[in-house]
Amino acid sequence: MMKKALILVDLQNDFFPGGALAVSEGDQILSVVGKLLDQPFDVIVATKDWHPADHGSFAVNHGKQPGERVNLEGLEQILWPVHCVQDSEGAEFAPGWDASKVKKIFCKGTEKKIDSYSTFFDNGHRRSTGLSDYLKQQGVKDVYIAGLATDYCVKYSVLDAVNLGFNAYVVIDGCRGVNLQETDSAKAIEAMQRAGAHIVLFQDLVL
Ligand code: VGL
Ligand code: ZN
Repeated sequence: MMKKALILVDLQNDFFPGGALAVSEGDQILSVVGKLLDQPFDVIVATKDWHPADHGSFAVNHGKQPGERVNLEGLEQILWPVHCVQDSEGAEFAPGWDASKVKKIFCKGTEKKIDSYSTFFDNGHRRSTGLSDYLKQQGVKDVYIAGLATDYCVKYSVLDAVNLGFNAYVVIDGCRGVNLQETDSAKAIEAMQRAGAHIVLFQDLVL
């Protein structure tokens, strides 16, 4: 059986308006998230950005400003404000959607020395989160992805999903981007499409 999974990416307080790494209009995805949760998906999972306080992606841990870059164990790392610290309020799921429908939560970015934008692997593709095996064991072939942020965690999750052999559908009205540069989300959408992902609006989904 070809099963369908919904993957909700990083719907956490810190990425919503008022949060530490707020994505502009992030709250506007919630109506789409609500409609997605009413669809007959076989599996619904969610991810959490889940950093230790001493995480290497936090500017303050390098005495630098957000937006600056460092080399973190051989990988270029953009530095961010402190966000999604394990067990903090900012790392909790945002209100406004029914998180009780989530069957399993996958945490990422838990290791101090490496960041993890993708829901499947860290940024060095060194360690897997277990999500791919979890989905494949259940016969999932199609993954539908929505959440924050289009130009980071959504983008890298979608690229990995395609490379892992899933059919990936990005529900684009259910996503918003950080846009450090104003074209970052548009470029991310192009990159996902070029890789073979389907960019769709909720209203065009056939489920
Ligand atoms: C994210 C930047 C840093 C994301 C997470 O969820 O897109 N972006 N950590
Ligand atoms: Zn993060």
